[in-house]
Amino acid sequence: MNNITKPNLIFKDDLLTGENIDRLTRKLKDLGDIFNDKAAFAQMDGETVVYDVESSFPVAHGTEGGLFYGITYIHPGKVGQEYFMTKGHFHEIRNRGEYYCTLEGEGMLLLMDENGNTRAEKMIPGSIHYIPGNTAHRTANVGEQILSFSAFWPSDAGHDYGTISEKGFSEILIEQEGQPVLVPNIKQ
Ligand code: S6P
Ligand code: ZN
Repeated sequence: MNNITKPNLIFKDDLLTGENIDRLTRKLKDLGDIFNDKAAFAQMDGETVVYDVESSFPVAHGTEGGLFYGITYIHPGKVGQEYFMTKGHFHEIRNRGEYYCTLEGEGMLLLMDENGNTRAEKMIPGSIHYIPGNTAHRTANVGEQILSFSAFWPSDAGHDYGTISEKGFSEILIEQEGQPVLVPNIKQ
């Protein structure tokens, strides 16, 4: 008997292939609540793709002890001074952590604890980011090419988008004099 099998997942030429890959696209029209500059947002085409996510869910959502894997690709762009970014979320089971590994491009990982303290880590190809439990996370593309990164998270983590959708992060990432800077979020 031959117990050697082919790999289940392959990441090649910027594409994840294998069984049961879930593909998700977020366009500007899906992200109306995350950008602060509503006037700039209204001028843009809602069909513009902001990011794509390819994920592999080898076990059912909510399974304790399993792991999920995904790759996110954020396009370059801005709404006003704010960079294209992900919705951002806490995990539903708050204490679940996650790892991000940057593949290509230039970005920022925003991290906010439950007391509303926000900080950011620079993402560059090869950078590895540990996201502790109880921490909201959002990524922004601050470069001129696609930002892509892989993520590994527990299969029982779940996603809580509501808190961020309502209040956002306590700080937002904007471009000032060509540089990304964190400034207080006036929405809060
Ligand atoms: C899942 C992980 C990522 C994000 C993806 C999109 O826990 O953090 O795969 O889902 O980067 O971000 P968001 O905030 O729209 O889910
Ligand atoms: Zn997550």
